[in-house]
Amino acid sequence: MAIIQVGDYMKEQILLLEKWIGEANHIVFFGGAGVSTESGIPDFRSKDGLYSLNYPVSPETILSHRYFYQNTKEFFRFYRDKMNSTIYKPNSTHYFLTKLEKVGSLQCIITQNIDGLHTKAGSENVLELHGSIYHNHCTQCNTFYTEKNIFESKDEIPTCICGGIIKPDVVLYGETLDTNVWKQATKHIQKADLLIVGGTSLTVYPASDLIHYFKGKNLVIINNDPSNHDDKADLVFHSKLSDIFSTIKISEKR
Ligand code: CNA
Repeated sequence: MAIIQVGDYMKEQILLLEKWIGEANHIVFFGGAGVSTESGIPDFRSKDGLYSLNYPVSPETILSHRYFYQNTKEFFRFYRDKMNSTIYKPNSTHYFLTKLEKVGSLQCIITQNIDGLHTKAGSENVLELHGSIYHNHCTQCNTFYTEKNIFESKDEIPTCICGGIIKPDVVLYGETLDTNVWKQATKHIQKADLLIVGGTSLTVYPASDLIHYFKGKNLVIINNDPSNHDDKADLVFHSKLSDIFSTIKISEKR
């Protein structure tokens, strides 16, 4: 296993990754909040991330199932203030992955992000493990609402015409993941011969467990900070995603 710091033998290792991308038949990208930091959306655990903010209650507590139902007004105050990613645009990493899918190399993006930026960039096969801010439902009658009903509503608590609370379809701490999305994600990872993991600390369970389903040839981790699973990877870059992907040439799959 080679751990690459910015500058060290980078070129050679990037060429190796480029070769693996060219040879692979089933590439899966598994990402997290670090994919969107270059769009301006803070992650959780970087030094400027949301967890570094001085809140009386931790973001992890606020973004929990229990807090949503017990402190609904405070939940929405935080959610509207910190989780509104409708104003952000995809960055070069999102577009790189879209291109990789278009040429037939990338089969699937599995993301822990809820910001919808992969879809905005034009990617089609995107599995959102933790849901999306763009989908919201009434907790009583299950009517669908858009993000506008949450972020543009003047009500402190967005409410359905039936009187129920509208809840974002994002997986809060203490909630389970959608079984169907999870099944598809594990299936893709089991089929993959190249798994690229990027922009995730791999600390949020059960998403972090996905990596154990990989039985393919090459596992690559690209992350600013060391992750919990660096020792399992065939190639590790401790650098920005854009620094790596901007130098990789994508060729049409024959
Ligand atoms: P995390 O625990 O905050 O880890 C992010 C990781 O990305 C860190 O280890 C950073 O070092 C790394 N990183 C940051 N920027 C870059 C970059 N440009 N290039 C390479 N690496 C970078 O976030 P995880 O995704 O691991 O944790 C999962 C949580 C975060 C999920 O529940 C998400 O819903 C949640 N989240 C999502 C968003 C979003 O949708 N954009 C934003 C903030 C948090």
